[in-house]
Amino acid sequence: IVHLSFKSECQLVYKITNLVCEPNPKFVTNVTCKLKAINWNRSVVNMSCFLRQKLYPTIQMQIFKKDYTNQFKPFLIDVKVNFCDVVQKKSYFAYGVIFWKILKKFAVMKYVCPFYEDVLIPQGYLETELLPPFPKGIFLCSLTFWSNATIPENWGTVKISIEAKDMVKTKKNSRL
Ligand SMILES: *[C@@H]1O[C@H](CO)[C@@H](O)[C@H](O)[C@H]1NC(C)=O
Ligand SMILES: *[C@@H]1O[C@H](CO)[C@@H](O)[C@H](O)[C@H]1NC(C)=O
Ligand SMILES: *[C@@H]1O[C@H](CO)[C@@H](O)[C@H](O)[C@H]1NC(C)=O
Ligand SMILES: CC(=O)N[C@H]1CO[C@H](CO)[C@@H](O)[C@@H]1O
Repeated sequence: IVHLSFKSECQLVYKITNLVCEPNPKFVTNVTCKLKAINWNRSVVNMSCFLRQKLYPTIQMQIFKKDYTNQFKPFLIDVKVNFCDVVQKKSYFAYGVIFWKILKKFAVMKYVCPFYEDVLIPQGYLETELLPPFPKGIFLCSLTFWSNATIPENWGTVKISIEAKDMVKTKKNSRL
């Protein structure tokens, strides 16, 4: 008699479930903003845009978590980051450093600080190792980009829906 038992090993994965880009056409053109599902624990973003002026971004990062009434409520993070200070290691602000690690890994950019012209993220995703451990659930991450002009200008917002869940690997063990 062959007895099959399934052993599961759980590991947290962050799957991007939706992507919305709201660029300000005054500064950002030729926008691609697409999400492609690869498998049940991963989907990849395909983003690109053209920055018409030089940008030293201040990024407002906000995270919301869907609660039991199905509404998004602010979750821990609502911060503004001077991103070039992070890139140039003048600041080690944790959320800025995390975003820079992700961007550095997946983006193709000719100019960094100031950011300028083409920015491409042909195949990006969220690696568990690059992110802090979140509770399981549905999150919305909103990134709004501001210029460092005397009166900051809004360059646009990217909204990323994320599901934090267990990746279950099933292993087949056969015994006699
Ligand atoms: C934007 O896209 C249009 C149409 O694809 C193209 O003709 C143009 O060269 C692009 N502009 C930039 C700055 O990439
Ligand atoms: C991303 O989208 C662009 C524009 O639709 C397309 O030309 C390109 O092949 C896509 N890249 C990947 C890696 O799927
Ligand atoms: C924006 O930041 C750059 C680099 O730090 C600086 O050279 C420039 O003067 C700043 N612009 C304003 C309006 O403060
Ligand atoms: C992020 C991650 O761990 N992805 C895994 C998702 O599941 C496939 C199999 O369906 C694995 O190959 C990936 O490594």
